[in-house]
Amino acid sequence: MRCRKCGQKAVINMRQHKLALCCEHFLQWVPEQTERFIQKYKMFARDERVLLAVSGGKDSLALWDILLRLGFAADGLYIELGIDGDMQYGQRSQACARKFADAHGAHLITVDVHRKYGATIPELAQLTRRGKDKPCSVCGVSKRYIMNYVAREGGYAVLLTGHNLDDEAAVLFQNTLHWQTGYLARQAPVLPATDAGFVRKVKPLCRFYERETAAYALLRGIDYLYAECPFSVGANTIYYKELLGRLEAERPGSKLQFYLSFLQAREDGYFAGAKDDEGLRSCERCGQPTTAPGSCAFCRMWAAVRERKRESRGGSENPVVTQACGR
Ligand code: Q46
Ligand code: ZN
Ligand code: ZN
Repeated sequence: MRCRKCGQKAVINMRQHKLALCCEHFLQWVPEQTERFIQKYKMFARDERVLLAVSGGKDSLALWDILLRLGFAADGLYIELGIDGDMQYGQRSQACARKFADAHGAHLITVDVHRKYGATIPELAQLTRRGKDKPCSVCGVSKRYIMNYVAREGGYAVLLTGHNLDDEAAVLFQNTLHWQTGYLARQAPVLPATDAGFVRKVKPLCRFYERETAAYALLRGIDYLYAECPFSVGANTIYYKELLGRLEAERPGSKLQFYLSFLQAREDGYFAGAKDDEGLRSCERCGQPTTAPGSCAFCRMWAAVRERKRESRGGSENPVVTQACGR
């Protein structure tokens, strides 16, 4: 297989694009395409301050690398969840994020959930009894809260995540199976900021296959964490990724077609009536946006933790945990 641009030996064949490229031209093609998507979906402008959520995995570090190569002054945000286990997932992922930032002279903000709020994510799941074995629901609430909180407080115009096409297609498949029209309405490369206080969220890699972001990270020599979070084992989205992978193997381009057709339907207004960001208001405790009356899910969760810690101490409250909202 030869590179379509120069005839040298190709390192990747992207059958959905009928495009094979050598290392040099692939490493040029990825940033060019990313910049095209940033412009096409009006994600952000050159003079806007952008914050990228960094997990230490291939996608977020590849995106950080691409943005820096394109000349965007992107800062990183790493959230230390306190998920370690046998393979020390948290420590190793943080080390990858820190190493990348140091090597590129980039600014990395770190929020340690245990230090800031008083419990790790697995402890939080135990204390709130929400997903004792699988803390993904409290983890998701916490990550979304912290990302928005840091972006707002830091005056960033936009929050970026490294979701790739495989991630987006799997979530789309799940939402379509259950016809979750509210979720479908909110699945997009760009979610605009809301008056109630959500910052703009964008996914510049949403049209790249996972194998492309992995190839980019490898060819750029980025030291990323291969391992996934131990709690991701058995997740529905992983199963849907496998199913879609089988479809893709038989019919190259199916995943991209599925996602792009959905975006077109969305643009044509098929989900316009299903938007569920109406009714957003400010949390009475922390001021972050919520649809719940009174306190937001994050504040309620930490209030429950305080309550349980108070019970276990026979009445004296943990002073660290009282700062749950970070304000
Ligand atoms: S939600 Fe669940 Fe992830 Fe949190 S606990 Fe791990 S797998 S990190 S994307
Ligand atoms: Zn070439
Ligand atoms: Zn709140």
